[in-house]
Amino acid sequence: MPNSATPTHCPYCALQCGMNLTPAADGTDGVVVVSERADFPVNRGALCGKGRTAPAVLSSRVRLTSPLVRRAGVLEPASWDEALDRIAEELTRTRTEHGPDACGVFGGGGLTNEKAYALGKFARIVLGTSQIDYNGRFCMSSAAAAGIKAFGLDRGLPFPLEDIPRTGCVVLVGSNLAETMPPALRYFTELRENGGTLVVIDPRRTRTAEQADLHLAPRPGTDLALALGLLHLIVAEGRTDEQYILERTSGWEEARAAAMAHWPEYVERITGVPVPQLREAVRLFCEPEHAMVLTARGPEQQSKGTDTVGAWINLTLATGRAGRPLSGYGCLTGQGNGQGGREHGQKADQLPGYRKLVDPEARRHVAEVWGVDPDSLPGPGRSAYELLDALGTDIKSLLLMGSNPVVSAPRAAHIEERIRSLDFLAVCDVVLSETAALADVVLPVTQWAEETGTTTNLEGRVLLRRRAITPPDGVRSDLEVMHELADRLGVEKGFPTDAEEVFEELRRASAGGVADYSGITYRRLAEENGVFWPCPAPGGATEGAAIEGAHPGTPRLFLERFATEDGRARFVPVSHRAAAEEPDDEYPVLLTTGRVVAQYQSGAQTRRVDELNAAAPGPFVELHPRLAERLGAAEGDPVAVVSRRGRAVAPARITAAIRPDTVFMPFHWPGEGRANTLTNPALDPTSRMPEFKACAVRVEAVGK
Ligand SMILES: Nc1nc2c(c(=O)[nH]1)N[C@H]1C(S)=C(S)[C@@H](COP(=O)(O)OP(=O)(O)OC[C@H]3O[C@@H](n4cnc5c(=O)[nH]c(N)nc54)[C@H](O)[C@@H]3O)O[C@H]1N2
Ligand SMILES: Nc1nc2c(c(=O)[nH]1)N[C@H]1C(S)=C(S)[C@@H](COP(=O)(O)OP(=O)(O)OC[C@H]3O[C@@H](n4cnc5c(=O)[nH]c(N)nc54)[C@H](O)[C@@H]3O)O[C@H]1N2
Ligand code: SF4
Ligand SMILES: [Mo]
Repeated sequence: MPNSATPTHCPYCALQCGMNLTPAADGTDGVVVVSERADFPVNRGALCGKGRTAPAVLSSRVRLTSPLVRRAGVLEPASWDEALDRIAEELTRTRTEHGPDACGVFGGGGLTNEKAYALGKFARIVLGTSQIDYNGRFCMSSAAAAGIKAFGLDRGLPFPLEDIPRTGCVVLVGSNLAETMPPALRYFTELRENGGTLVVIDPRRTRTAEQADLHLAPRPGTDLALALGLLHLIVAEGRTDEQYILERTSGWEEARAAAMAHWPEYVERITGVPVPQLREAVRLFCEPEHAMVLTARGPEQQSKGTDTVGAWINLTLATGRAGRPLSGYGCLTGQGNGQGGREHGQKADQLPGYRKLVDPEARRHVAEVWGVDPDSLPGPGRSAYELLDALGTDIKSLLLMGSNPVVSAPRAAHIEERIRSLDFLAVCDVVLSETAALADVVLPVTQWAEETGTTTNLEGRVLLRRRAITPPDGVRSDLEVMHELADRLGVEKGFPTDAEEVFEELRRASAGGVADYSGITYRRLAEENGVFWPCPAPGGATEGAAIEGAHPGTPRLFLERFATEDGRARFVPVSHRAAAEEPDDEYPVLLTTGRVVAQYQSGAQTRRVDELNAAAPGPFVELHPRLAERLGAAEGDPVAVVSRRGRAVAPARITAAIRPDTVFMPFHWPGEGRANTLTNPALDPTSRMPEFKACAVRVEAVGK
């Protein structure tokens, strides 16, 4: 590998910041210099601390460099052949003894498009199992479901981030992007410099809320009522866009009637947000010509997340904001490939190109690309939580790639127990995560900087992540793992190890689908610095299609019509309902959970970086001074948070920035302070998203 700078992208979040990587001149193990890559428009060189320090995880001091096999109860180094043979044997045994659906596969939204595509194909044609899903189910599935209902298509943002500074108002619902996507904050600062306004809706006065012109702090789990109350006021104040409603939407009467049942005073009682603040939000949102609503995990990770996002979309439809320039609804997707990872088949009900597994035409098309009989493709499987909950009972063996559910799944102690009860667990990871530590076989894989692949960022922009350094001896890529396993399980062709070769097949498999990548090639991605889907190939996906005459890609969706059959956006009539678990005498406080700037997800990667650990060393319980006083807890004192699922202990962090009826815990740590010991796996009926953002707890002082 040359010692020159390679332009590539961050391994972590959905912003997919551009960066340059240069290996150390002397080739020192894992030492890579990160430098500014100003040509990539999304972050223009800016990086957060996680991106800047990401190379630390490349070091063999913290990562795995040998396969591990459990012998007499202990994980020990083994050869690749032994490890792969063992996995193939165990999966075969499970299939023979219990049938193909006893083999489960669990993927991740951090996997590249190529890996996600290959994993979905591996499950369906090598294992023949319907039991595959992935951690994106825990992430943006409610927004995806609501987007499909309303617009006929789910792409997180239907416009590029560069539109934000030029709109008039952004309502940011349950996003703490100052901590979760720091370089994106610039777009909102520019919005305000240009005279636009920012409304933030969050039960906590976060770093993001501090930037807002107006901050509404509802009780967790009440965003649906809040959105309905705002729509009620919009109607009452005559601020709807009747012409637009008539021409571009359907279903208004029912949605309007539902909203009119949500009086502002009633909404104030449910949400705790005073009516004058509701009116002020309506004024800020409706007065400018253009406005946007953006949601993130706050309103989405609820057992009514789909309806909640639907209610926020209704607001943009009633005021004529969706599918118009500089206006609209968008979801801020979270993981590095949270967008692409949900399009190409690692989801339980899905085939590549965002096709549906139950659609006979989709099955025919994809089966043809895969060279198999459409009837041999299994049907839809279980959603992520339901799959994890079935481990050890219906599902006997699991192949896990790109997730750490021991830390990140709801009701984690139960899920950990389910994982322990498996006959066989194989994990591909770069580090020995808490979940990998329970495996029978662990395969050490290459990472972002060591391999080429594509990701699709939160804007729907498909990007080329280039290999910048040589991986250490002993590791192999996820694609090589699938190739080797397929081979051992009797499928010799169809699992190439070269990412571009996989992408070429993905292009064909996605051609004609919703997420059509057929006009995108590696060459285009390199030359154009990213291409927005849908990007169909004019004459179908021919190998390495020429750039000339190519489809330009689609940065902005819905400007002429929505992706529904009649081209109209659909209002969804929704009504408020309570969280699955409301406070009572025994559990009088609401727990909500989320992130801090210096740790990423289950922390498997970022907890191995000294600088990040120094900034965010461990879990904590954020609570209001009044609650702390009642407990007699001082700053830093350990407090116990107890829910119907279990008990977690972490130091108190006392702040008036949170509602007195609510406590907050970040979920990045295992052990005693694991937030997910407490969370409620109540699922949204449509998206099957668990309720990470609201459950009833009791808070106790410890050791006094
Ligand atoms: N530093 C860091 N950055 C990340 C990640 C990370 O782990 N660490 N993960 C990435 C991923 S995968 C994702 S999905 C994104 C997530 O990005 P965000 O959605 O911004 O992250 P969260 O902290 O989960 O939740 C956002 C806010 O929702 C608020 N909230 C809690 N309950 C409610 C509620 O009921 N209603 C409303 N309106 N708000 C509520 C919380 O107080 C929190 O401030 O971040 C991405 N970026
Ligand atoms: N309480 C609570 N829980 C939550 C949330 C919340 O807000 N509150 N948020 C949920 C959300 S939005 C998400 S996205 C999930 C995320 O939670 P997880 O699914 O646990 O996500 P990560 O910690 O990113 O786990 C990714 C794992 O894959 C490994 N890895 C990284 N790159 C690769 C690769 O290329 N190949 C392979 N094989 N492995 C790789 C990493 O080392 C890590 O062990 O957590 C969910 N859990
Ligand atoms: S904001 Fe996200 S993509 Fe950008 S450097 Fe930080 S973690 Fe990486
Ligand atoms: Mo996420």
